[in-house]
Amino acid sequence: MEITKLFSLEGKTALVTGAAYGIGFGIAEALAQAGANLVFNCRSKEHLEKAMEDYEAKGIKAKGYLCDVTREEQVQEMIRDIEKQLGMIDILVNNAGIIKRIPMIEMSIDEFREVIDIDLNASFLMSKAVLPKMIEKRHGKIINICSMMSELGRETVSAYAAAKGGLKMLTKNIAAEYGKYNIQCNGIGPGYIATMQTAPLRERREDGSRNPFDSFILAKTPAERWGTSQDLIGPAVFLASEASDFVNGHILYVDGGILASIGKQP
Ligand code: NAP
Ligand code: GCO
Repeated sequence: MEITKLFSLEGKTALVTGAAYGIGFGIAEALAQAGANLVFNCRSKEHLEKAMEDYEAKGIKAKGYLCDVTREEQVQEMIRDIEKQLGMIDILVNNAGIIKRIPMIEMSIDEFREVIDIDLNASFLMSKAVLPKMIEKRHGKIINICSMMSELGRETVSAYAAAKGGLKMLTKNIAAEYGKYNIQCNGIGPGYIATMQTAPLRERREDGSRNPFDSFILAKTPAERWGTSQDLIGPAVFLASEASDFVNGHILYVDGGILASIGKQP
């Protein structure tokens, strides 16, 4: 096959959850540039309207939905509408996610549940909603945005690590259960990426000095830099395209090497 066709998403419909900004926006933009018809969702009307303008400014005709991915009825209504208007969803990127940085013994069960609901249960709901058409058509791509915390823990992120660890195993299980229908389910595990979600970890101190966590990550990362959503777009297009048809249940870590290293000696 001609190599560029292998990575083409022409004629495919891609749905990226939580893609009003951040990593989701970067991945969604790349999938559209690779030829996909782009659909995205978020919870906020304000974020949706701003995102539609941002996509249009990049020459992308995106279709946006207000949908809270933790609400099964909203998910099912969104998927039904997309399938009615655009046909099947060929590519689903489960990107929507939150983090709460609270010491576990200070975290309420409601706070724990909210993170699990968005970062893990929502990917179950979204995947369950798109799989029937993928099974019927005998093809589909599901990409779950995991994390380094799918592999490692750290203080204050117990709910997030539990969710992302579960998302890694949900990814493997969808691959195991539906691979026979030519459906590939893989994960992308970003390292530390500069977005709104990690902004508190990079904020300069009052005296203008680097945040200690910022210095910690730079010392731990062989690439000696924070990633950006642009570092994730190649892996996303690869996992969304025919180029990865024999890759299934894999978590592709895009982390500047941080998971490979114990960190620099002092
Ligand atoms: P972000 O800037 O906070 O963006 C999160 C997105 O998710 C927003 O568009 C938000 O939109 C949406 N969202 C949150 N809850 C939602 C819900 N219930 N329903 C629908 N949309 C929802 O975060 P990010 O850094 O881009 O992270 C995106 C994904 O990458 C997350 O899964 C995160 O865990 C993962 N990740 C991030 C990093 C990193 O270093 N940044 C590293 C590894 C993995 P609304 O609030 O408007 O709904
Ligand atoms: C944190 C960060 C991380 C990143 C990412 C790393 O507080 O440790 O937010 O969790 O978001 O998940 O892969």
